[in-house]
Amino acid sequence: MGSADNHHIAPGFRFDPSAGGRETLPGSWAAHWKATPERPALRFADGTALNYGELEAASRRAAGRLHSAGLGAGERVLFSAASSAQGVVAHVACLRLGLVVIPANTAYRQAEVAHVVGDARPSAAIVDEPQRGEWIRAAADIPVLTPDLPLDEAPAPILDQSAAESPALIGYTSGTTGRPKGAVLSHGNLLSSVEALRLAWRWSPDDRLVLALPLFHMHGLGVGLHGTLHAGASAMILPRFDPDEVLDAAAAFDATLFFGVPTLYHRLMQSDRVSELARLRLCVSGSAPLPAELHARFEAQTGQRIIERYGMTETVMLVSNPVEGDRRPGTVGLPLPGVEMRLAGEPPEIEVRGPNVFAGYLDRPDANAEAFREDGFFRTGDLGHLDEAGYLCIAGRARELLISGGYNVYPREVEEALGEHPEIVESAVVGTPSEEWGDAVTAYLVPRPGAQPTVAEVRHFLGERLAPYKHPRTVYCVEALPRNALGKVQKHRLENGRILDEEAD
Ligand code: MCA
Ligand code: AMP
Repeated sequence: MGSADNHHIAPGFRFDPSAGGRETLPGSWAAHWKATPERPALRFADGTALNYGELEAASRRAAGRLHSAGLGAGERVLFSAASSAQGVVAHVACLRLGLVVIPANTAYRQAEVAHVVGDARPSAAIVDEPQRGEWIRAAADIPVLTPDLPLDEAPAPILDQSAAESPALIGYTSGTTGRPKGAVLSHGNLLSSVEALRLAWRWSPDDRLVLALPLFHMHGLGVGLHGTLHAGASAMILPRFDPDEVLDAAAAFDATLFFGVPTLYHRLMQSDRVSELARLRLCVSGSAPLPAELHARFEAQTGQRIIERYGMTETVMLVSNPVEGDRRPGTVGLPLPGVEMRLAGEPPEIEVRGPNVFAGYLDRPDANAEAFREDGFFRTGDLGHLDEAGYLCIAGRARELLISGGYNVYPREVEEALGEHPEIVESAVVGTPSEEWGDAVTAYLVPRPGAQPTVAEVRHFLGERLAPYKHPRTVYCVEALPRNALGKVQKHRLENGRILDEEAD
C-alpha cells in the first residue's frame, strides 16, 4: 500500500500537497478572493450571503479588530459557537492572522471546557453563550468575545503570512485515558487534505454544498468549510441538522453536495422527501461506520451511491471510496492522494503517513512516543483489513471508543464521572448497536446496597460534568461486573442488561 495517488485522480491531474505553492489555507483562499471576487462563497440560514470579495473584506476587518486586541500570530483562540456568518468570518480572520484556532464542542460542560482551556492556554476565546464565557473566565483570565468581535476597529496587519509548518488548528480528541489531547494541525496538514479531496471528489467552483454539521469538529470545519473555500466553491451553512431544512436548502440552493455522519442519513431516510436528494452530484458519509444496509436503502430511494470515507481529527481525511469506479458499501475505500497506509500487527491496526498527518499532540511527549512509529507512521487506533478489491474495511478499534451520532465517546471518561456518584460503586460503559446513533451509550452500574439509580437520576447527576451526548441512554444495575482472572472487566459479556456466561466468549 504505497502512497498510491492514482486511483482517485482524473487523468491529467497531479496531487501537490502545497496546492501549487499556495502552502496554507489562507494562501489558497486568497487566490480565489483575488481571481473571482464576485463568485458566491457562503450563505447562512439568516439570509446572509457573502461572495468571495465580501468574505475577504469582512475577514480583513475582523482580523483588524483581533489585532487591535493585541492578538498576534502563534497565539491561540478557543472557538466554541454554533454556525453563523459572524463565526465563520471570525474563524477565517483568525487563520489569516496566524492565530491558532481551538474548536470546542458547544455541548461541553464546565469541567470539559476548563480542561481544554487549562491544556491549550488560549489567549482569547470566541463563544456565543454567556455561560460558556463564564466557565472560560473561571478557568483563565482571558478576553471572551462574541463571534461578532465587538472590539475597536483597526487596520489589519499584513495577512496570510503563515508558513506551511505554522500551527493552524488544535483539535481536542481523547485517548484511552479519557483526558482529551490537543492534536496540533499545521496549515500544510489542513491544506494538503482539502487539496486531496478537491481532486478525489472532483470538487469544483460550481459545487454547492449543504453543510449542516457543526463547525467545531473536523468533519464540518476541516472538510466542509475549508474544502469549500479551497475549491473556490460555495456552501449553504445551517446552524443545526433538520431533515426538512436540509432538503429545503438543497432545493433553494440547487445543491450538488451533501456531507453527513450516518445518523444524518438515517434521519433523512425517515423523511418522505428524501428522494429530492436525487438532484445532488455527491453524497458523502463519514465519522462513523455507515451500515451497508442503510447505504442500499438510501440508494433505492435517491439513486445516490453514498461515498463513504474515513478520517480523524489528527489526520483530516485518509481514505475514500472513489467518485469514478466502484463504491463499495461497508468499506471506506482507497487511500486519498498523498496518504500512505499500512496495516500493522495482530489484529492489524491502520497506520498512516502523509502531508495531512499532524506532527503530534500538544505537550504530550509520552502520547506522541506511543502514537508514532519510528518511521513516522501514525497509529490510528482503528483496526482494519482489505477486501478482495483492496478497499479498506474498518474492523473495529484498538482503543476503547464509542461513536454516537458521529461524536466520540470514551467509556473511561464516562465511567470516571459515574464513579463520583455517591450511590455507584463501579460501572462499565459499553455501546449498544443503534440504527440511529451507531453506538448508543449504555452503562452497567454496581450500586451501593439498597440503591437503584435510574437513567434519569444518572443523567441529571452527569448533567454538570459531561456533555449530554456522552450520557448513557440506558442504565442497568448489576450486582458485580464480570471480570477475568486478572481482574479486568469483560465488557463483551455485558449485553441486553445481562451478564453473559463466560463460555459465550
Ligand atoms: C445530540 N444528542 C446526542 C447526540 N447529539 N446524543 C447522542 N449522540 C449524539 N451525537 C442528544 C442531545 O444531548 C439531546 O439529548 C438530544 O440528543 C437532542 O439534542 P439536539 O441538539 O436536538 O440533537 P440533534 O441536533 O438532533 O443532534 C444530533 C446530530 C448531532 C445532528 C446527529 O449529534 C450532530 O451534528 N452530529 C455530528 C457530529 C460530527 O460532526 N462529528 C464529526 C466529528 P437530551 O434530549 O437528553 O437533552 S469529526 C470526525 O469524526 C472525523 C474527523 C471524521 O472522520 O469526520
Ligand atoms: P475523531 O477523533 O472525532 O476525529 O474521530 C475519528 C474516528 O472516527 C476514527 O479514528 C474512526 O474510528 C472513526 N471514523 C471516521 N470515519 C469512519 C468511517 N467511515 N467508518 C468507521 N469509523 C470511522
